[in-house]
Amino acid sequence: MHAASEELEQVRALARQFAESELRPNVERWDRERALDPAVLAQLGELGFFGMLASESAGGMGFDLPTYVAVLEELAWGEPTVALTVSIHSAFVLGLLLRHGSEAQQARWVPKLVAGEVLGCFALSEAQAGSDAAAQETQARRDGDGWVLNGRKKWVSNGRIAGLALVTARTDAPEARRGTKGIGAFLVPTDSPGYVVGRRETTMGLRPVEVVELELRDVRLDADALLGEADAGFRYAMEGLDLGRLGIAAQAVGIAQAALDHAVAYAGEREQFGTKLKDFEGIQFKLADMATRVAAARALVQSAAAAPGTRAAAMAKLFASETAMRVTTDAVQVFGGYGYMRDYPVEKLMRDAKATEIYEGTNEIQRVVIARELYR
Ligand code: COS
Repeated sequence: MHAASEELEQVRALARQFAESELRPNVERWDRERALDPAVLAQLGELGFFGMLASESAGGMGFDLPTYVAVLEELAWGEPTVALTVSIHSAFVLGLLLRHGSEAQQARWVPKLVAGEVLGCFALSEAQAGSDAAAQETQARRDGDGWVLNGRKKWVSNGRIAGLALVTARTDAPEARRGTKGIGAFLVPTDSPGYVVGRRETTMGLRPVEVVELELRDVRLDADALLGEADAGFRYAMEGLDLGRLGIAAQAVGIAQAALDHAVAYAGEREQFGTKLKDFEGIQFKLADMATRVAAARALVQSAAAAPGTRAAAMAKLFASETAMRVTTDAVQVFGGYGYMRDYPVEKLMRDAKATEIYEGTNEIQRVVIARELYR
């Protein structure tokens, strides 16, 4: 085996071990209680999972992207919201900070983010703008050397427990309603006065993660809060999404693999009409298709990680999320009446899978992105 792939497989095995011993036993309870144990986030920090993308000299793991997505896949196999939390933190906060942050910004935040002492969240979406990210209305007004932010953000995962939020806001004239140029990205400590966490959403799946509305009420920030250029926030958000979508694609593969494993185990034990389910051709064909789809999705995600880009990430997210939806739905079918019950693990995975077709750009948006790229 090539040395790089050998290392990837070793790291993958460690992540699987962690998922198996620390995540899997709690999945049903976390779904019911709508919260992860805080200790799990601390463990993730200790193991270095919050610093996968930072170099070793910056205290991180220095993983390449194929290794990073393999870890996310395994974490998602254990509990999808753990992979989501790590992905958002890595792609939108740590990743963009490493790429566009000043030396001072990196010195202030990177060590804490890498250690998991500070969790990152991302606030781009707004109720009215929805998929049209350029139509956001949150305002960033200059105030001496610094800035004052006002507005409302929606669907912010981990907006309450995060210590640092990357918030996008209009830096152009207040009357500008749409435009990709007049948007900035700001590093907002969540203990800033005026950072107000609003309503928690009640979600179909991914229930352990807290998704909130955010209000920015005269949030005063010093000049150092602006990431990079004041008019480049939209581009940074899109760059973050290129990596974020790869993470969601990996999460989707993990969800699909988990559903496949449950279906294989169940069909190997359950008897109907005096025969194991696995010996019925109808079930065999279903399991074979599920396994093939999962393998294809994993291969696409790995190839997108090996040669990253906007189109590759969109394709990986599109294909892997549809795979997750299909495979989890099939797994519920293999379980029959039991599959529909909360006593068995597959209906939860079906609820979790649906999110991957929607967030970080709906699959309709992914298709728009892919089609546009075909003409570039
Ligand atoms: N990387 C770097 N730059 C990018 C980029 C990317 N992936 N995608 C777009 N840009 C740049 C473009 O190059 C363009 O720059 P120039 O004006 O200098 O040429 C600028 O950003 C505007 O791009 P575009 O014209 O494509 O903007 P649109 O308003 O048409 O964007 C989409 C449309 C659909 C791509 C965008 O609104 C989008 O991705 N929406 C979904 C948002 C989303 O995923 N939300 C989920 C919530 S986040 S958790």
